[in-house]
Amino acid sequence: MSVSKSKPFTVFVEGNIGSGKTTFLEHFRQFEDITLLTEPVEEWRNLRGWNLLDLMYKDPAKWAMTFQAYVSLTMLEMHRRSTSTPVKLMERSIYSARYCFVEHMMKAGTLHPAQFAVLDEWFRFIHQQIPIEADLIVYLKTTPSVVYERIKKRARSEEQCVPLTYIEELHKLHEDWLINRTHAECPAPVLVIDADLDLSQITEEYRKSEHQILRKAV
Ligand code: DGT
Repeated sequence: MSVSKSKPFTVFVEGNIGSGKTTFLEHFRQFEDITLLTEPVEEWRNLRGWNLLDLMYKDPAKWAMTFQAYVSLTMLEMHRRSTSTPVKLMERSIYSARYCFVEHMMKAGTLHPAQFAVLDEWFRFIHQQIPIEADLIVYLKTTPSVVYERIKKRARSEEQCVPLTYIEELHKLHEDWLINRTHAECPAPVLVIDADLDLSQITEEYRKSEHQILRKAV
């Protein structure tokens, strides 16, 4: 793992499952001087042949801890990856892993309090001891029923069992973290984007964020 020496303007793209984070990142592929780091979902689906994402969804009580431990590692690797460009755009962060997903697992009782304590101690250590650049958070805000339909439509095999209630709860956790600020600190200013719009209209919405994201590159 190489350690970044330069300090790019670092943006986290956050939002519920199916909110269009990958599409948002793809929009910025047209620009030079920007590094795009998409979420390592494929690594979660194939760690030495094991599909941790699938194991987690099929038997959360058994696999949630293992899955989140690996998510933390892959996210940390992305945070620490060096870039030669002045802007770095990342899909999600160790913060959403902790404040949305681990928080949900703790509240739902999927994680034993002792397992939660271990994950939380790891998070605190990383947060306090390892430099994690964060200059802006783009929050792709959606309505749960809208993303629920998208998730069903894209039919990712592991997500077939995901109920609307789970999407609603994750929505609330994103809102608590990024808008209401009731749960925890937020590492950077938040830019909210209406991500309910469908693909034909969303480009215009994405454009509104270009100035803030590219300002360091232009
Ligand atoms: P997009 O482009 O907005 O449609 O993004 P997605 O839905 O491809 O990406 P994301 O991060 O919202 O979710 C990918 C899958 O991984 C989804 O089934 C939820 C799951 N996931 C992501 N991060 C975590 C995590 O920290 N913990 C848990 N339990 N699941 C996670």
